[in-house]
Amino acid sequence: MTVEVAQLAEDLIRVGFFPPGRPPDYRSAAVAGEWEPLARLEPPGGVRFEVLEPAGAGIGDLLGPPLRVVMPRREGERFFGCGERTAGLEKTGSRQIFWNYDPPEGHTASLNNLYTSIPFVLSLAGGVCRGVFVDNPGRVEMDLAKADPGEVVYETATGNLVYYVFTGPTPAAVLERYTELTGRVGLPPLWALGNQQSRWGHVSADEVRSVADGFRSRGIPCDVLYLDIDYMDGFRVFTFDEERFPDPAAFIASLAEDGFRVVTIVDPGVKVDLEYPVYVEGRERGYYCRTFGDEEYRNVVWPGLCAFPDFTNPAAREWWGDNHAALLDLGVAGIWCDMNEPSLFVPAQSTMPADVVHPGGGEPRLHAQVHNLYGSGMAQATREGLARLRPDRRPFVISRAGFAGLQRHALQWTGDNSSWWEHLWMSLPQLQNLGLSGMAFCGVDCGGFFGDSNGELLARWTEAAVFQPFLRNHSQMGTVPQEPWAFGEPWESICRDMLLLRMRLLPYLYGAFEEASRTGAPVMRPLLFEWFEDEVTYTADDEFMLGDALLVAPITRPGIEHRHVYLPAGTWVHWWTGDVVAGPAHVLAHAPLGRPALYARANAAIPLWPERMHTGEPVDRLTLRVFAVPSADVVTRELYEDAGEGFGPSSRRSVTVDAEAVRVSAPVGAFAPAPRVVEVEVVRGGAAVVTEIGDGAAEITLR
Ligand code: NBV
Repeated sequence: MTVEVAQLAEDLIRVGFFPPGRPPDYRSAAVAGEWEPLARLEPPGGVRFEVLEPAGAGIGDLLGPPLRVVMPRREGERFFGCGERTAGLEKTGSRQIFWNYDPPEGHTASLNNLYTSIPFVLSLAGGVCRGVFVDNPGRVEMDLAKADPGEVVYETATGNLVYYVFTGPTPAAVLERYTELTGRVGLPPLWALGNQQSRWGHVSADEVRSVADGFRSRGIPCDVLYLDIDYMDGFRVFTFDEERFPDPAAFIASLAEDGFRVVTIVDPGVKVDLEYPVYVEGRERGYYCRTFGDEEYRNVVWPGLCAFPDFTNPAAREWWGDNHAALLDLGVAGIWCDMNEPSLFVPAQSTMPADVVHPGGGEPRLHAQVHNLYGSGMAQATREGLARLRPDRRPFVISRAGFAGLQRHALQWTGDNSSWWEHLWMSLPQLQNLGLSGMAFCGVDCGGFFGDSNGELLARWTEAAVFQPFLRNHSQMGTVPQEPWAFGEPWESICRDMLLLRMRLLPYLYGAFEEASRTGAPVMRPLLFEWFEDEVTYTADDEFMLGDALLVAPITRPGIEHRHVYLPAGTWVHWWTGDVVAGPAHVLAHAPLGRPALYARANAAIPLWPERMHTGEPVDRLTLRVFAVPSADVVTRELYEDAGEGFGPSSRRSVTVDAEAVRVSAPVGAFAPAPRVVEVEVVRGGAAVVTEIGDGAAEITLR
């Protein structure tokens, strides 16, 4: 066997462990860019490298023996991350499985792996953070001090074990380097941060139109409407059903007049149909996965018998991407990749057999070796297609499945949750954990997918979701309607107020996305991201930071309006009452419906826009709201602005608040916003004083 250790950066080490007879191979779809070793190092002491017995005969020989690395646990080390999970943020004492999987209805604690796999774990010991990323898209397992509290174990099943060690020492430093290695979230178009509405079972253009009208007639903001599989002709990808959606271009254009964009679902299964040009072309070009006996691999999904593109083949990816012209030409704004674990119907909720061949355009690999890449490959093909077809616009792709690095190609939503209070709770650690795993742009089905939602659940869920990166209400066919007005009053008004608050917060949220695209810092952050020396934050996973200045603690149980909130070190101001709290402190927040527990960091300037129905409406005012507390820390924040679409100029202004004054710098950068009022709103003791400034430097005295 071979063990190679290389220093790739001062805080990044790569370890390659290869079984006997296998040459070192570091090629990876997860890693972005080229990384040349700065130095070769000796294998670390105290770490065991073990070659295990191959699992059975047959393709076991082709895959190579499973490998295992065992390392000592640091004193008091606690573990976080590991991507998409059902449980709390902390992973200490658990075994984590990385194998993409479309689970049965009801994500419960008994499930470990879900749709995406990100074998990246962060750990903290004595306030020192480090990370490990196991770069293998086959099955990976991690034992995080479970079998032996003194040990941490990484295992791969397909014959190579390459892992990267990030030495931090802060969570921000680990994330910054991890997202340099595997790529960062691209800055989304602004409209992608608006409210979005979806529903499986809107089977005609008329039905979708009536949902659009529902938003506008009720004055509830919405930017995006989704078309689930119902829009297709017999579930053939890249087609529209001519009867139910007779003139898709006109339909999409009429929605655009009212400020809606349309995102369509695309599944990977291509219907086997000799009259269907997409299928025939893919077949003629040899772009589908094959059986071990070299037949076209087929399985059943929505369209019936299907073939499956081999996304490991660059030519197949290009072809898949180009096929999106059929949708984009009609005016579709973005693409939703579903079922890409891949999830198959025979047997129910299965995936491809281990021995299916991905021909790879001349570099064949078995499915077992690349399983977790299927979703990322589809998302990559889609994103690159959109970028080629519309080079002047930012691609918008949403994906259910993927591997580490998926964040470069798509945002991730967490699939089929249920309309349960437990799943509202679960969404909080789940999304924070995705943020810690590089997926800064992520979200859940607001209101819950399976099962019937209800007014209180939807209202409380909306109170949480408006502070999350991706905001989309989606539900299963056959469940009760779940639009914000579906349950009448008072729920409709609460949803409206919350969605309007989201619209107000967009410039702040956009700034958090800009930071994520530059540094890898999550948009929705666990408290431990910043307060990593404070162990109380390690388990405070039902509250979170949105960006660096807002702390959100949603209510996740019915019938209550108080909850415990942990406020870490610093000075916090209650958003609604202006009450000031000095952290660290445990407080009991009163959060009646429509008043979620929301705290602003004192002296942090929070940019706000006026309430609007969608992001296409002009912005005539920019407000910098400051909850000023003279005794609190001096805070400098940056205001980032650009056109919200395309790749044109941007500008930055800094806003510093100390005990004496609010100091706003002149903008640096070429972006010229449309004419608008710019003002500073200083809130003290619950009273607000507004001063107009302009687009130049300004100083407002606080004394
Ligand atoms: O396309 C139908 C659904 C979709 O609504 C959902 O969001 C996906 O996660 N899709 C799964 C396929 C079937 C689910 C039972």
